[in-house]
Amino acid sequence: MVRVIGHIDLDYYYAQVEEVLDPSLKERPVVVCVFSGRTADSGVVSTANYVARAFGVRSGMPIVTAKKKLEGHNPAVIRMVHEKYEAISERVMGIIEEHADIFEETGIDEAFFDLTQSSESDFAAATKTAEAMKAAVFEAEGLTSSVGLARSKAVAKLGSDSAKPGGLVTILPEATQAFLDPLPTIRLYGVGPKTAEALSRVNVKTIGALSRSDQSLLEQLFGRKLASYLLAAASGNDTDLVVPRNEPTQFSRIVTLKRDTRDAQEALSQLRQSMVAMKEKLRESSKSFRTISMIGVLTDLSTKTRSKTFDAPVNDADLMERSAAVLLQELAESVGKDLRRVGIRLSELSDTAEQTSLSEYIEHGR
Ligand code: TTP
Ligand code: CA
Ligand code: CA
Repeated sequence: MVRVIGHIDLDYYYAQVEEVLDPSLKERPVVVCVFSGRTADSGVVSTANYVARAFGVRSGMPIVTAKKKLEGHNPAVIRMVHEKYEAISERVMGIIEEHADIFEETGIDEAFFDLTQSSESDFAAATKTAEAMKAAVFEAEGLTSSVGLARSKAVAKLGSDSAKPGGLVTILPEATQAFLDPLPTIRLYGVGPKTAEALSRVNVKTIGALSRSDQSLLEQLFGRKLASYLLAAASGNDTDLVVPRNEPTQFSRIVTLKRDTRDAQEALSQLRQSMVAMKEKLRESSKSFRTISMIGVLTDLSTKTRSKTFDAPVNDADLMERSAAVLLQELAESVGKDLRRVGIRLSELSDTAEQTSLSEYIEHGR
């Protein structure tokens, strides 16, 4: 049975949310920024609307550079507030899920979905469902999205890319190779700059050329596993399934102290094991967190919490430990009673791969 796989991605997501919240922004360049706090304008562009992109503004660009490009064009420079985009994302994902047989969230503004069963492998029927999905997202939240439909994940993703902004592209099974052939290899899901560079050195520049290249040559360059994925994906035959994800929403640990105490140092020393476990979880899951909380259960069994939320997701174990120590100190001082149990919680988890550039920038940047 031919699979029918979809990929949906919201257009200029954070900036579009800002437009929805304030429609007067629509005609203006909108730049959503992560301010590092070092100087007034230090930090990077998170994303920008298409009006700003027309002036060359891009994700990851220093805020100063973006402002220069937009001088005299009345830009709206807005601080990134993750909660806003997170809450809307959850509702959007709910709508996508309702329209899908199987649903896999892969980021704050994108998801894969499988329509094989409900469409009985009929791409015309699946296209109607995908249109209904897009329309429902727009109706409920006022957000435009781009959708690709194809026989595999890699091709569906390329479809949504090529549908941007606001379109829907259906790549029929028989049209797959013709669609893929002219595209540069870097566009293929799983091909980064290094892989593209290595391919270019052996004169493989397009996905079509990749699909026709020699397996043993690819194996020499990239090893067996990546080589066979690349060959399959380049002809639209990648076999990864759409898999529902039940993502953890937080990591937490709580311990009972050996004796009741209001000494934060003493309490902290008994959290050492838990701290190691947290570090391990962050590393294994490739997750970042935005909020860290310290929890104290007092001798009267009431619970008190102190939290800190960062501007951007962090994945730094040392920063976690330092913040935990400060928060626990504050907690112990503010309650003025003995602690019986103490805990740590990391929440607002996100995938590190998508975010490291921003948090690294904030830690080490300008
Ligand atoms: P993307 O889907 O990559 O980009 P986008 O939605 O802004 O634009 P497009 O229309 O091209 O899809 O990223 C989703 C959100 O993730 C984006 O709105 C903001 C955030 N983001 C960052 O904070 N930093 C980055 O470097 C990137 C690429 C995205
Ligand atoms: Ca997007
Ligand atoms: Ca995206």
